[in-house]
Amino acid sequence: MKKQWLALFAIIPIAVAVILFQSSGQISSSTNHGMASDNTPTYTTTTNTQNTQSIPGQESMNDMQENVPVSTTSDGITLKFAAQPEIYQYGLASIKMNITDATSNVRLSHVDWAIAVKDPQGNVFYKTTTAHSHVGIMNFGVAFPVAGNNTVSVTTSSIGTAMMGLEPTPKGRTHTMLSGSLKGFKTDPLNNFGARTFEFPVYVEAQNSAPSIESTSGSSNVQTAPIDITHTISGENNGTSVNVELQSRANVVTGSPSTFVITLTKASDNSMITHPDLQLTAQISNYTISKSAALKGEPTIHGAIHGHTGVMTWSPTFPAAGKYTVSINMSPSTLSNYDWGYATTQFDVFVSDTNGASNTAQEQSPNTVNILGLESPFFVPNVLNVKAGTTVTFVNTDATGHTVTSVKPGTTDPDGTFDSGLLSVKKNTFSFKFDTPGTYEYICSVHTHMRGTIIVS
Ligand SMILES: [Cu+2]
Repeated sequence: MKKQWLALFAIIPIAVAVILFQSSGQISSSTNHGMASDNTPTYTTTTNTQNTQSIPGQESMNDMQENVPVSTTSDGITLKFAAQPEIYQYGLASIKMNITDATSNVRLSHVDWAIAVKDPQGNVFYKTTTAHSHVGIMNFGVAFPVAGNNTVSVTTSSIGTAMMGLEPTPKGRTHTMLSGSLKGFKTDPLNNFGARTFEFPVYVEAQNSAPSIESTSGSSNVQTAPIDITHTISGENNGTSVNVELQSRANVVTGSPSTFVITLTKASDNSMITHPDLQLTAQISNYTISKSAALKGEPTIHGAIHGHTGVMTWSPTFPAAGKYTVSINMSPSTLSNYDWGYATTQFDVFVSDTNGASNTAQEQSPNTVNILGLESPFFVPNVLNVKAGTTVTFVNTDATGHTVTSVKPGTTDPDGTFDSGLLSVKKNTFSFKFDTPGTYEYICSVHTHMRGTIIVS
């Protein structure tokens, strides 16, 4: 244990150097902060996902509370979680995870991840539902605005390309990677583990002062409407060109997550590009607030924002008003229908102060169910009471495709009463009139752990 820690401490200066480098305003294309993959830390093992908050026997240096790697097993799936040992408020912190089959300890290919990072009060300040690992490794960077005990909640799902209603190819499904290679999938068994949710504590040390951010609050640049900007950019492969559209769901304001929908299409015919990988970075002045895994310098397979179709979402929280730069680096994966090699672009995003007004919290109409996604409560409201004769509308508010499919009580067997088919970002609503009193259970047929109920009286 001691030896392992010495090894960890030896690389902390490197991690700090990387953060300083990233803070200098450059976009580092190679992020290798924290623990290198060949420098395996010792994990504290737990088997109860609800009980990872306190880890006994931690030793602190300089009274600093260290984050220790944690390994949690849930029903045959092991998730190893390593936050940077020392994390300071506002600094970009490295989070590294990997997912394995618990029996063989072999990594799993093609796993989808929904990641939510919560502050000590439980407020989500960073979220993405379209993160994807090609070989079971998920790395990302996030700046914690609040000191204390934060939480990273991750839901992992093995359904691969079925997520966006695409025909799941054998290559794109989740395999136990006995071969150690993505191309060796034919020798690897399918590992359809469904979904698991894990929670991990991350301790963040208080910083004396917040980073100085040049505020543009009150200037004419303040964004007063949702943004929708498209850049057409050339790929590194000759003759290739990609449209990248950045849309916000609502006005972009400080203090709570602003959801962006990013859509990639071929410039030649505006058709959707399948299976792209993105690295997304948001920064202001010399302050980076979040950064997904790198595409260049580190294999794309170490976790990226990934679209099964060309649609991805990402929800960072902007800590202060001002002009942010959102950098998007794009690469195709081996399953993509278009190969542009690599492309990069930057968007200016003007963020205004909340001024106490609620922002992204959309008024929810009565008799409407919002489909949130892979994490509980999945559907909001999760239980809806209506009178007979009421038409209920389901709205997919997630970037990932979901269905609303009625099932026999307590099962995942469709009963044929209603089935929305796949609801996507572009075509996202489904309505059904409930004429007969009774209790109707429904699931998402893609993610069968997502369950809700309509009670008709
Ligand atoms: Cu679903």
